[in-house]
Amino acid sequence: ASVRPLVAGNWKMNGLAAQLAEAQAVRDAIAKAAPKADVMLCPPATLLAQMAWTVKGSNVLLGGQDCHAEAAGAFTGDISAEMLADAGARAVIVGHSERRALHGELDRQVRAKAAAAHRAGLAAIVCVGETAGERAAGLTEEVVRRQLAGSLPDAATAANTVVAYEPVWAIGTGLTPTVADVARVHAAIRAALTDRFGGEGRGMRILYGGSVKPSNAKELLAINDVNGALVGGASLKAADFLGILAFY
Ligand code: G2H
Repeated sequence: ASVRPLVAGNWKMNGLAAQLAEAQAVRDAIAKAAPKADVMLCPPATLLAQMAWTVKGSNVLLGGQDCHAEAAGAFTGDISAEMLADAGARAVIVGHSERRALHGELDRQVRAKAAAAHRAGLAAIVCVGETAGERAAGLTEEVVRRQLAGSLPDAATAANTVVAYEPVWAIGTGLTPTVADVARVHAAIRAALTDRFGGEGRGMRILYGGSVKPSNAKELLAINDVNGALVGGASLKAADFLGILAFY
């Protein structure tokens, strides 16, 4: 079955209003080039509503970078999935390794956030990935399987759930796993998804993330069961992001 790929840019904590020009450039370029992939930008929440105007009527989708599990309430500083949807998002990243490592997020919290995304009508982009130590100990697949089991809600479907495999040691470091490593882990993820969700699991997109850039996009995106990319640093400049998208 062919799965429509997704290339999502995760701006992380980067971007003031001037950065909207990059979103504009992406919008204009894909209107011309019409890539055979869904294209998404995940700006900081402060830019989401403005960016929704920037990409209005285009094929650029928007996503948030995190959400609270509750819809509303006394949670100072937090943002709900409903608020992201209201501001124009169609998806939200949950369980990014930076949230797991720097905010102590556990699988069960990530699962609650993914369920909140679904409740709000958003797709959840659920991140998993092993640390350097886990990798050295040969635990990569075991860790990824455990994170998937704990982080995905039972009601996940191909339409509302995307998995992003991001080896923690490859994030922002310029290091990437070998093609064979990525192929092996993505195959293991596909098997786990199909085991648990059947046909829905076969249709879920599995993105690779971690130092994806124009120079390595071709070999990474061509791998079996790599259905797109979650791009960090290289999504901040439209030229780099478009260079990755050029694969499709
Ligand atoms: C991994 C990725 C995007 P980068 O975190 O989520 O970032 O491409 O900068 O490694």
